Amino acid sequence: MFLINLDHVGIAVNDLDAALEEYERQYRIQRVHRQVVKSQGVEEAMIAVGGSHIQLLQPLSDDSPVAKFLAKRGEGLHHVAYAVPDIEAALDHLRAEDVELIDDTPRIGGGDRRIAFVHPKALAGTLIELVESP
Ligand code: CMX
Ligand code: CO
Repeated sequence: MFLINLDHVGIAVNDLDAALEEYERQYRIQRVHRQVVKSQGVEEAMIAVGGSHIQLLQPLSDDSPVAKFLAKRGEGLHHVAYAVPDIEAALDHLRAEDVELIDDTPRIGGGDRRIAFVHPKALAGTLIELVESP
């Protein structure tokens, strides 16, 4: 188990278009990839920042995890995503360490990559996403 990169930082927003406009105005961002990820209940925009990304997340429906987060806490930092070389091995390792997982098996996320979430109560109140990056 090792973390090879900070893949992205996820930020929950109410209005993706408005948030992207502000990122463009304030930080002159250029490379943006937008995608609807139905399995996660979000429309997301990936903004390239050096070797990593900012992921802006707008919920697709009121019962999605990001909608619940926005209702409870408002816009803000939602999760940190680390790249791992082998996601099954990473999940096996975390299970062996009794870390509470949200996903027992990987799901398909944006960019068709395999992802899995670790519960925020496992470590410092931070929702962690593992992304397989072989
Ligand atoms: N970061 C930190 N803590 C969070 C959190 C987050 N993003 N979301 C919820 N919590 C906390 C809540 O504050 C709450 O804490 P308290 O018990 O102290 O009040 C606790 O977790 C339970 O919160 P909840 O509102 O009852 O939310 P749920 O248990 O229904 O869901 C979670 C929380 C993390 C299990 C759920 O959001 C989830 O399954 N997330 C994984 C999937 C996901 O987030 N997808 C969107 C991103 C997609 C992508 O990156 O591609
Ligand atoms: Co993410």
